Amino acid sequence: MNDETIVNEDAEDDDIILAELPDDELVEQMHDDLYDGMKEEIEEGTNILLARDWSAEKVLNVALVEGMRIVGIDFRDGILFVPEVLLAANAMKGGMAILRPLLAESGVKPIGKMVIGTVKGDIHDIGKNLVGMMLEGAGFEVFDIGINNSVEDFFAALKEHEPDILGMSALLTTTMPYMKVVIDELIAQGMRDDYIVLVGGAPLNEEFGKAVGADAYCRDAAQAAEVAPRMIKEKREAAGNG
Ligand code: B1M
Repeated sequence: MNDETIVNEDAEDDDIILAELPDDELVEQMHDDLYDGMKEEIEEGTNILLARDWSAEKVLNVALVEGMRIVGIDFRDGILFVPEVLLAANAMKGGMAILRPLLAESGVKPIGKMVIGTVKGDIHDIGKNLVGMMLEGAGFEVFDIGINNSVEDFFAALKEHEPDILGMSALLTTTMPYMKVVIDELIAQGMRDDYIVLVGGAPLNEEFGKAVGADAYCRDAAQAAEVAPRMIKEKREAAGNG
């Protein structure tokens, strides 16, 4: 490929006017833009789809989460590396920031409180952020304590916020066992029954959730938003004050 071709290709890219693309091509372009870490374009595409009456949830799943899935495949296969994936994550967060208030605007009075964080040694936060956003949308007050949380961090947050639910996220096979460390400490301190413990993250499954002693494993944010209110209701009913 000579220099002239590169210049021409760049010029072609510059010529794409997102607002003029039909939905399917726009979504495809957003997947490419997410892959290339182009935050402004992702923000623009997100706004265009919303203006075309797409629901926030549809934009999230079809344009953003699916784009990140593609990034994940090439990261796994050694085609993309950490710096590129960081840019993609940053672009994704640009789109999520626009969707956040829309997902949260349920108008329902808080039905419960949740503390959520990514466990020690793990800095992945996109999925956790999504869960927090969806739970806010489901009417929860969410206290997000960020990434790389030790047992002490989780306990400090539980003490401060007195939530109904503790949510833990892990994206690495090396960090997911830490969930058990936190739950074991809850048991050791006689506090296990004070909280509903939900766990999630790409490498987990139902069996793992049971093995570490969580109340439920949530496959994705939508499931978390369905499981959390149900479990709170069940717990309150069992206590005779539902
Ligand atoms: Co990382 N990374 N990464 N990474 N990264 C994965 C997880 C990996 C699967 C990529 C791969 O190889 N295919 C792989 C893990 C392999 C393994 O453990 N078996 C991996 C690796 C190896 C690493 C590093 C070790 C790479 C390195 O340094 N060599 C390193 C680790 C750093 C660390 O944590 N200590 C690393 C770093 C990074 C970045 C910093 C570059 C970046 C994170 C940026 C950020 O989060 N701010 C990154 C990213 C982006 C990914 C992938 C590509 C995408 C993750 C993501 O955001 N997905 C990921 C590949 C993949 O998962 N396909 C990968 C989108 C998100 C919406 O989905 O997070 O699954 P997810 O969340 C879902 C559900 O899982 C669930 O709901 C969410 C929404 O529906 N869920 C919950 C999640 N948490 C929940 C909590 C709940 C309930 C549901 O609580 C109630």
